[in-house]
Amino acid sequence: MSLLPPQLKPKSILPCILLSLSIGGCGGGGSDDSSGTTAPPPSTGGNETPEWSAPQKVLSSLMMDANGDGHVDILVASYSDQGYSTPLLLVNDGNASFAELDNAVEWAGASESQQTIHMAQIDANGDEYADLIAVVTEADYSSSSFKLLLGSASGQFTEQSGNIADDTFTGWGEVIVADFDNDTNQDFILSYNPNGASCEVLQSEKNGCLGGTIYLNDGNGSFTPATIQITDTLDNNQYASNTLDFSDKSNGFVNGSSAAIWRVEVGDLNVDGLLDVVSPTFGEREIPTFVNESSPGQLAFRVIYSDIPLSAGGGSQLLDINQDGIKDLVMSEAIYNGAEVQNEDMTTPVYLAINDGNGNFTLANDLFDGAQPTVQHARAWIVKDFDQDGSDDLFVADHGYDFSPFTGFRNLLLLNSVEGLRDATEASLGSENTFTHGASAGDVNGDGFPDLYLNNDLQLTDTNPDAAQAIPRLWLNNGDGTFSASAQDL
Ligand SMILES: [Ca+2]
Ligand SMILES: [Ca+2]
Ligand SMILES: [Ca+2]
Ligand SMILES: [Ca+2]
Repeated sequence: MSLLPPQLKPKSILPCILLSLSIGGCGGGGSDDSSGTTAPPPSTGGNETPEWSAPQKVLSSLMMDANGDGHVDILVASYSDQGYSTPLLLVNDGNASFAELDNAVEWAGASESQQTIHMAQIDANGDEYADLIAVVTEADYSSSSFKLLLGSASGQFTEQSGNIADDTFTGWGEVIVADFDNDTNQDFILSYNPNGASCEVLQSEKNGCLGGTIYLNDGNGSFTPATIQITDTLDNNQYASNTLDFSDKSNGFVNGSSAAIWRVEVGDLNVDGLLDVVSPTFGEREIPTFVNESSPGQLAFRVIYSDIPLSAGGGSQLLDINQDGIKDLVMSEAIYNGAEVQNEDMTTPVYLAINDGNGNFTLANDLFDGAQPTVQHARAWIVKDFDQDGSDDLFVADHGYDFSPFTGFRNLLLLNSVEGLRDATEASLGSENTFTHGASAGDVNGDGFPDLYLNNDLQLTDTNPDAAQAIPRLWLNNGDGTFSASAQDL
C-alpha cells in the first residue's frame, strides 16, 4: 500500500513519519482519510476578486527581509495540490501591510504535486541580499530536495540549486543555517528521517534516522556534504563519518556501534565561539552534545553525554533559561499515536535542562514560574525576546493530535524572567485550541517587538466539522509580549 494514498493530505502523513521514529507505524486511531478532501475555494463574494490570496492550507512560512529594504517580508508555502507550486513572497510595505510579488520564488521543475515543507534564510554568496534554502518534497515524501535561491534588490530570487551537491533525499527534512567550520561562510546542517524509518533499532546500518549531515559552503556559495571527524568520549573512539553520530547508550547498554541523530539544535554550548549541536533523543537515551572542534574546511566534533533519562525527540530549542549568558535546553516528546491517547486531555510535559557551560545538561523543571506546561504535538519552537525585556522567551506552535477529528490544541507562549519561564499564553494570545502546524516570527511593523505568523489550515472544518476553528495567521505584538490579530487576512 502506498504510504500516501491520494486522498490523504500531507498533514495526515506527517504523524506517520514521526510516529515511525519511535513507535514503528501509524497505529489505530491514526490519520483519517476524511481530512483530505479538498473543498472548493471560498466564494469571493462576487463583486471583487482579490489579485492574490494566501493559501487556505499553509504548511510552512518564513519571515525574512527578502528585498533588502529593511522591512520583514513573509514567505508562505502551501500543502501540495492547493494550486501553488512554489512559495509566495508577501512583501511588507513597512507598515505590516503585505502584497504578493509575482513569481518571486521559482525553480525548475516546480509542480503542484510538490510542497515546500521548510525554509531557512542563508547568506550563500556574501552579497547584501538574503538568500533562501527551501526543502521541497513530493506529497508522498518519496523524493525530497533542496532549492537554493539567491536574493536580489527586487525581491526576485534566482535559482542556483545546482550549487548544492547531493541535494536529494527521501522523507521529512529540515535545515539549520550556521557557520560550522568557522570560516565566516554560512553552512547548513540537514536533519531528516526517511519514510518508515525507526529510531528504535540498531543504527549501525544507517537505515534509521539520518541526521546531522553538514553541507559546507566553499565561500563561493557552493555547498557539499563534508566528512566529520568524531571523537566519542564514551569509548574514546575516533572515526570519520558523513553524519554526526553518537553511541546509543540507553538503559545501561550500548546499542550498536553508533546511532544517527535526527533532531538537532545549534548554538555555542561551551562558550568558545564555535557553534555546537545537541540532539534530544527519541527513546530514553543519554542526550549527545556535539562539541565543535572544527577549523576552516575541516569538521571535527567531540561527543559528550548528558544523563537525562527521558524521551524528548518531539521538539526542542535553545534559550538562556537562567540568564547566565549560556544557552540551555527546552524540549518535549509529542503524542503521535492515536492508540496511545486514553483521554482527550492527554498531554506530554515540556522539560527544561540547564547547561553547565560545557554542553552538559541537567534537568531543571523547577525553573518554570508556575506549573510545568504541557503540549500534545508541538511543531515549531521559536525563541525571541517577545516582550523586549532582554531575556529569551519561547513560542511553541502546537496543533494537537494529528488525527481525526483534529480538535487542535493551544499554542504556548513562555515569557522569561528571574522568576523563571512563565506561561503567558492566555493573556498574550488567547488559549483556544487551534491547528497551528508551524509558525515564524519577526518584527513586521518595525516597533522592535517580534510578531508571529501562524501556519494555520483554514479549511480543516470543511472536512472535519469538529476540528479546531480557523484563526487569523498574522499576530502583531502589542509592545509587551501580548498580541492582536492583524486586520489583513494573510
Ligand atoms: Ca562555514
Ligand atoms: Ca562551542
Ligand atoms: Ca543558561
Ligand atoms: Ca523577554
